[in-house]
Amino acid sequence: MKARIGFYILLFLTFVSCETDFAPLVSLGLDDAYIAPRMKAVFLRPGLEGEAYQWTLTAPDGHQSVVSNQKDYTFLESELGTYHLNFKILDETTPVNEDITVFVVEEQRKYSPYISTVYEYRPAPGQFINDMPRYVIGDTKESMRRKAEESIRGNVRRGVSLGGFGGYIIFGFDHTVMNIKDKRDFYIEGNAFNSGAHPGLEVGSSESGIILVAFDDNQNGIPDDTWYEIDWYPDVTKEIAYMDYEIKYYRPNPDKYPDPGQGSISDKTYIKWTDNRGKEGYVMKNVFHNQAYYPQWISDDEMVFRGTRLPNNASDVSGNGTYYLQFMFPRGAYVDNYPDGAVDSEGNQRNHFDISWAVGIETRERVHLKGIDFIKVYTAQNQYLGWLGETSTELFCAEDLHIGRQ
Ligand SMILES: [Ca+2]
Ligand SMILES: [Ca+2]
Ligand SMILES: [Ca+2]
Repeated sequence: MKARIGFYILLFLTFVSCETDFAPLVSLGLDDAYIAPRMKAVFLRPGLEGEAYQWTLTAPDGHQSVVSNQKDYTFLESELGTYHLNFKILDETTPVNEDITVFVVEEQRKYSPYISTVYEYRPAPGQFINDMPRYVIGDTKESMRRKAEESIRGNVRRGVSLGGFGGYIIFGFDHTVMNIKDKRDFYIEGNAFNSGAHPGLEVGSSESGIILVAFDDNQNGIPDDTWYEIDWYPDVTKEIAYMDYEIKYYRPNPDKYPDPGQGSISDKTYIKWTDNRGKEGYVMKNVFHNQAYYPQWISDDEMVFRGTRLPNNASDVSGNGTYYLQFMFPRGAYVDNYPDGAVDSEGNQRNHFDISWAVGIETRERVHLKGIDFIKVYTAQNQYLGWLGETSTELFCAEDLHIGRQ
């Protein structure tokens, strides 16, 4: 501790002396030195412009590389130590050559590897909606957000249901989740399971949710930045998925007379939906779940969701709607696709995801992200399976794999 106090005093003196020595550089808008906790971005936004720019970074181990040729640079590192940055404006009239030191220090309050905040919870209609988490009269969008947060933050693992296609949740951690090279970066737990009757086959309950990620580019702490889709095998996705799928759900009339269907279906025309492919259908009601299925805190009479829709994965093995098996997507990096602990042919955990798999939602091209602040998960199938109800992604927990459990 003593050593650290000494270090800060030294730093303070450095700042004081720098202020006097380099006063004319104030218009550049950059300091000579910064202290940043690990996994927190430092936004370097020079106030001067020129023809071309160059940022060179020297890491604590001495490795030097040109890290950007843009005017602005976002410094974000996870390893502790002293980093030296050099910023050049390559311009004949106003050349700039500025050295900046960034001290990456340990965070003051130890980071949690788990979810700290739920930013938004907007499920689509479904049999577990208003129940997981539970809605009570008077609940609002904000109180339901808080209930969702209480259900999946930390190591609570109570879980939330996202309902039918498009229903989503947005959450984050108390730091930026780093994209470590050649490593998977985060884990998300769903409730998929293997069918005990079919050992060796990847079938059972599998209700895939697509993962979107974003970095807080504008540093306002809210997820209003560009989203990227986690897509492990973009070529496969292009082949099997429906891009730009849009669905609209209609609030049922509370006085609607139930229209019983086969077996356990208590209302087969319960909540109508239409999509942008000219199809329509219903989220049916079953006798196992008698509460309202349309999110009761939502005042809109219609809910619209858009995204990538995965194909149906169920097979009615009974032939009469009593026994379904869902096939897991072997090339899919989805939430609730594989059971917890499942591994692929290379021994990697199926529910561990790599930020390097991010693609542009429109372009479907890979992008490089240093880290992410926000994760959004939405149900990616529009499938109805008799007494099992609609296919809906459930989410119980998420974890940054680079922090370590406490
Ligand atoms: Ca990675
Ligand atoms: Ca933002
Ligand atoms: Ca599930």
